[in-house]
Amino acid sequence: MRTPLKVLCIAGWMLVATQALAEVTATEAWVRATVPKQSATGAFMKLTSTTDVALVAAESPVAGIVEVHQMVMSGNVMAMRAIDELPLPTGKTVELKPGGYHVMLMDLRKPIAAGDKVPLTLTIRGPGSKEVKLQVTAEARAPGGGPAKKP
Ligand SMILES: [Cu+2]
Repeated sequence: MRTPLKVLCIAGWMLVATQALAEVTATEAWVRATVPKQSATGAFMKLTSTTDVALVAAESPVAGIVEVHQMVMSGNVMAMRAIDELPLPTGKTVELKPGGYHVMLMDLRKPIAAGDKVPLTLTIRGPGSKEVKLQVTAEARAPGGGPAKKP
């Protein structure tokens, strides 16, 4: 009689864990529109998770190569480099923004114009190395336009 109850408890716990893992929210996602001959651009957003997870990868149909990048000071020059993971601590909003973390879209398949809706798929790794995909739609904004004004 005890075994079925135990199995039920484990199944219930797994369900809770899976739901918690899925609760990563992306807000204010945007992509910088490109100028002619530009083959790479950045995507920015705010990410908040209800549990400790990490952003480990991203992909998009508009780009051949997508990486998670960090801006670092190299001497007195800002440079960017790919990182293996961007930690998203519980309840803390991590902002991907120009001059900081960003999703780098390289080898663009077509120019990105202001107003375009760019689909992104983020890979989030949670406890036990379990990975979930998060779909995000980022709206393209004019280069140098900065964040859109609130309506
Ligand atoms: Cu970059």
